[in-house]
Amino acid sequence: MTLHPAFRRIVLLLLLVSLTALLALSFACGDDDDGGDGAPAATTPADAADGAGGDGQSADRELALSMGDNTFEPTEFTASGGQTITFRISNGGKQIHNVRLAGADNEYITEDDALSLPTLVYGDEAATLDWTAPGPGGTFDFRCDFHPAAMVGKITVEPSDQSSDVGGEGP
Ligand SMILES: [Cu+2]
Repeated sequence: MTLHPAFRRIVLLLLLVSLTALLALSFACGDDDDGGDGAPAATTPADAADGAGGDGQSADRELALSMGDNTFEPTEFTASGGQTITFRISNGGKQIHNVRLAGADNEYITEDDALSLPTLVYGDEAATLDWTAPGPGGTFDFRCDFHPAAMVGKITVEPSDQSSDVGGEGP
């Protein structure tokens, strides 16, 4: 039988779309199993650098952030300027969420944004987000890109305190 060229194009397109979806799925799933019986999972340089196990030696602070459909808990954090922070994120909901931190300029979708890793956090999955609190302090917003109205929060950063014993010229 012969297919009308337009129909054939549609079939090809559908094939392509489902292939792409499959690829995306296998990528997302392959991310969190530890290689089982197959080839060893690739380790990213970042993982290797901070030991992946997480005794918490790499960050000054670890903060837990829980996600639900569609909530953050808690929605407010405090930190000190210059601190390195690792957010331990867990998605207890069913929906896909993420965390985007607005960064030093406190504006979203700019270069200094910090994103959860993985960037898509599926239901019952965990993620991390590493961030260094800006020294001058301030208030920095974070949100879920998928639910930017409902899922928002902020981090209040105290300016780093270097005034106490940094007297350059003594008496
Ligand atoms: Cu969300």
